[in-house]
Amino acid sequence: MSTAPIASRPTTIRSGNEPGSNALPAIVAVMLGILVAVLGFLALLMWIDARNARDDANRTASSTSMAGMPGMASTAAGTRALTSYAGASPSNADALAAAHKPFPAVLPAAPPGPVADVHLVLKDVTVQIAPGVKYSAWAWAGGAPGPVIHVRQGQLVKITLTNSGAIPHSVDFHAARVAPDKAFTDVMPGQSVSYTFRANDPGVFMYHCGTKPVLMHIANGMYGAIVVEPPAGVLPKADRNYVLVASEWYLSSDGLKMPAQFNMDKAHARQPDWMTFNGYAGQYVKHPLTAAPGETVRFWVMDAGPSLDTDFHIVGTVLNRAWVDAGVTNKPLRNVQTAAVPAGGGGVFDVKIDKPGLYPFVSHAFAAVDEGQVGLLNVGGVHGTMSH
Ligand SMILES: [Cu+2]
Repeated sequence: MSTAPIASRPTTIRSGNEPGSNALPAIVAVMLGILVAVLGFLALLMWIDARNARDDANRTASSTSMAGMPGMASTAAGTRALTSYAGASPSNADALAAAHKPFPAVLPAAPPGPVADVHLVLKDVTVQIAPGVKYSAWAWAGGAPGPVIHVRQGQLVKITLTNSGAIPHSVDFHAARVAPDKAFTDVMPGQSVSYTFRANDPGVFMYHCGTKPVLMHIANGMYGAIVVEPPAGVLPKADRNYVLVASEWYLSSDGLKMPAQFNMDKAHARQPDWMTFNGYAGQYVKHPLTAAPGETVRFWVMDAGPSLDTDFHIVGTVLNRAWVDAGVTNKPLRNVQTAAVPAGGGGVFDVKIDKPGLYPFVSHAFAAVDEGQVGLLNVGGVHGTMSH
């Protein structure tokens, strides 16, 4: 420590004053003794001060390293919670992908008559979101996304929601113009609720559970698409209609042995592990959608989020018509390379491909492709496969 120099320096200064003094050596000795005592005390204070500063520094350092310890909530624990499980797969992933029954992307028929009766059942189910990756979902009787609902513009849509889950849920239809506090109310477990709305707005719309925390209910699988088709003649004729629901998954574990659960830290950071079309990573790579050369293929793309957009793009061609934000009563954009579909929104895209081949459709925000948001359109029944 610096005790010695501090004590000796004032002593030297004092000694410079001594020659002019005639006082008794005893008095000088007493004075010097007092001075030494005072200086010693000051040195002690400085030492204590230095020790406190060192302890503060040590405390800061140790609290930083403690942050990485289990149960220590702080920045470092947050970093650990964001560990990515993207791409985790078992050794038989390829066989599992081949055995997976893909979510039906073909737009189902709309019911005839003035009323479309829709019965939705919410259920806690374990779903597969990628080959061998299991997830404890709050979803629908058939998994996630929920069933594609197809109605005609002007039909009265009668929604009946049955909650077979363990906690309250609800269902919010973006295609509806209704008072949400009346229609989108929570349904207790074991209960059902019904409401109606007139499907006056054509397009592709999201439906989802709107119970708090909505982020968690959507991320857990409680979403789906409703297509409201305008009368014949409003849209050009399409030979094929496919519905794609984009979404993200935020995992608490890799989901290979035990089903993963929802990770709120990742959802808040918007760092998904998997991103999918129709709930399962790359399912249309293994089981491509099909078209014949020269056909007009219509993609009804809805992005359920919960938080990320989808930048819809088909590799090897250009979208002939794009109704962004599903505004199918507006004039479409022509010849678009990539069309953004916002979280909670939809887009309708026509493409006509003349040359046979395998055409990947992706979200061109390319992290999404690595995380599973990719499929293939096989034009002309060609052989082989590719990913992009
Ligand atoms: Cu819910």
